[in-house]
Amino acid sequence: MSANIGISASILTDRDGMFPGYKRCYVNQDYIEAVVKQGGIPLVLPITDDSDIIEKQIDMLDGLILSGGHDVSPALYHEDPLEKLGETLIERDQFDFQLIKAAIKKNIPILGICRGAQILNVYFGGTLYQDTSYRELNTIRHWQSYNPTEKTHQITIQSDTRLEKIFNETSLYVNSFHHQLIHELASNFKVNAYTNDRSIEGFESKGHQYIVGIQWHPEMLWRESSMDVLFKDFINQTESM
Ligand SMILES: [Mn+2]
Repeated sequence: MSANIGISASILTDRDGMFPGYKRCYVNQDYIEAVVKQGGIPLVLPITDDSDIIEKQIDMLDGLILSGGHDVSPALYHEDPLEKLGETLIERDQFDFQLIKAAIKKNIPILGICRGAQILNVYFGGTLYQDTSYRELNTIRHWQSYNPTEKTHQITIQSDTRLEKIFNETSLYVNSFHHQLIHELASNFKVNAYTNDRSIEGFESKGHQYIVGIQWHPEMLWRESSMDVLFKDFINQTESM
């Protein structure tokens, strides 16, 4: 059996091209390659506000990947926007919320990457730092702004977590392209990875359903083998259901 893996899409607005203001549905190709490499069938999930369609999108899936991108609108965790907030897209937040809701109802595995992890945390009642500089503690650079495949910071994987079983390592180096961080983690999650500044770099469900959120970008590393185990575990889980 092959697993149908949905990848949440974003909207790219044409700024300097032929049709200024024109909107395009997109996901980065690396998500697709990462799923294909492990034998999954990638399906791009375009943003819609029609909840019946969203339920039908999820009905076709065995697993859901929430992709990276926009900042999550802070209104969703009851904060006003601060100066260093990046670009938000409320239609995307609302779409992702409905995807999560339907995926939980169907009990399919969810893997949240970067923004995908952040929106999972917010959906379940957690909060974010709108920028790393708003964190009270000294914070390392999480926005490396160059080479997507270069692994720039270390993470420490917590014991007795799914992530530990997946990697069978206590620490790893990963890439980092986020300027927001998890602040308060939703109560149904536990931390599975910290960076050396004690930022939350990953979390997972305490409960039965497979929900894993990570801040780094494993899909950008698909050409090498270091993240194969992560996508393999996610896709194996969809096939065992
Ligand atoms: Mn990071």
